[in-house]
Amino acid sequence: MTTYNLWRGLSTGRRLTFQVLYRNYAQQIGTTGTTPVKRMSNTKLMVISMGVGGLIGAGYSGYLSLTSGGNNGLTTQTKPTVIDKFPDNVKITRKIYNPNDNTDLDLVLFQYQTCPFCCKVRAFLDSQGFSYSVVEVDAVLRQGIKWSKYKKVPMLLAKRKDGKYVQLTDSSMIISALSSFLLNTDQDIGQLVNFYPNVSFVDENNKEKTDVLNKYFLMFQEDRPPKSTTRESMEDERKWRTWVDNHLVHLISPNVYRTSSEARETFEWFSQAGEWDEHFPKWERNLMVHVGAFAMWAISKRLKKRHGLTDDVRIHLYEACDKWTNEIEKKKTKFFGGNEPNLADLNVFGVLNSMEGCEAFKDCLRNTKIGPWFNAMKEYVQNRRGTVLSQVDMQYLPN
Ligand SMILES: N[C@@H](CCC(=O)N[C@@H](CS)C(=O)NCC(=O)O)C(=O)O
Ligand SMILES: *[C@@H]1O[C@H](CO)[C@@H](O)[C@H](O)[C@H]1NC(C)=O
Repeated sequence: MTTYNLWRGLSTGRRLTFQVLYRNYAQQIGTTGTTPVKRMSNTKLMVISMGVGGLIGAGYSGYLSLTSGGNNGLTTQTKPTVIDKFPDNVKITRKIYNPNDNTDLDLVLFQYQTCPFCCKVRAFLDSQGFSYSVVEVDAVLRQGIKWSKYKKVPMLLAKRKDGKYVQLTDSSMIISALSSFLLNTDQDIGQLVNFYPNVSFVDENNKEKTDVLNKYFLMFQEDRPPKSTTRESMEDERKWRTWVDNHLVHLISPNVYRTSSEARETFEWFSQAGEWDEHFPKWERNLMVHVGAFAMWAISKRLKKRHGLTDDVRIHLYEACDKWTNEIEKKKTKFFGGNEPNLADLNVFGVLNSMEGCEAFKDCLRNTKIGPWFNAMKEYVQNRRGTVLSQVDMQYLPN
């Protein structure tokens, strides 16, 4: 199957030992444990990998000592949520079906069609040719995730080997966990998720924060690193994935909700892209558009301040686009990842894709050089995606 060739060739049947090979590229965590980890037990390994790779981009610095527990108010909630069966009363909106996907993960993505984090995850899933179901969540009432303790989207359910579903939360964690899975599809996703524990900690401003440890790291067997990647390119990939989460995404809301009329247009486009007319009653659709547009216009003013953006929010967006295309120009390849996109390409593309129907994106096309790369990415992702099945089509699926 061509869609998996990025990582194909890794054989199977190994004991589940992993390592996080490379140290954190930017954040000074201050641990001493930065040498590559040797083969050891899962528990011990997990503790070390946290110290090495953990908390990138979370603004945390200091000594991470998970073994002694409670240092710096750092605590872990390492038990992933597992549910025995698919939640009742949750309606699958559509399926992406690829007959070549034989992973048996039965993925279900809970999402808002135009949320940048969700677009990021879909760009990844599509590019790898995964089959998956989509539950379109109502952004105001959020009925589709009532059953869940985690209240954000994207959120993913994946079937473990024992048939139960494990809940994957946070877009970057989802992408890293599934990429790790693709390195060796004999693994149990339920096991892999344990390498990405939730952590709570207190930041410099004494605020309690939560994050997912190792979320930019792929887990792989020590003697079988991903093919055709080097240490440097993996580090580069992580660096730009972090940039996407810490910088690029924060430019979206202030730009697409810049004025109240732009906010309204954006929500009308959301309604179209998410097919709200079809999936929600008319009153609920209207509620989402009007309440949503007003709320986001108001909120985006605060977001602009919080992320230190000046009033001319477009400039920041243009600068980000230019920064990205300059990086690719330096590499003299079609994509950041080379002839094929890597996760950094997919993540930048996903986030920009979330505002494709908005004035803000049209302005980017006019005022930056992002167009050719963006279109190449779009083609790449679309060519690898499975078939989109509506609710009506789904009944014809095998089993
Ligand atoms: N770090 C998370 C952020 C996800 C996130 O903030 N999602 C937004 C939607 S774009 C959300 O669900 N916010 C909570 C809410 O709507 O109540 C990720 O990368 O997945
Ligand atoms: C993180 O916490 C959420 C609940 O808030 C849970 O659903 C998810 O499975 C947890 N993930 C891990 C890896 O523990």
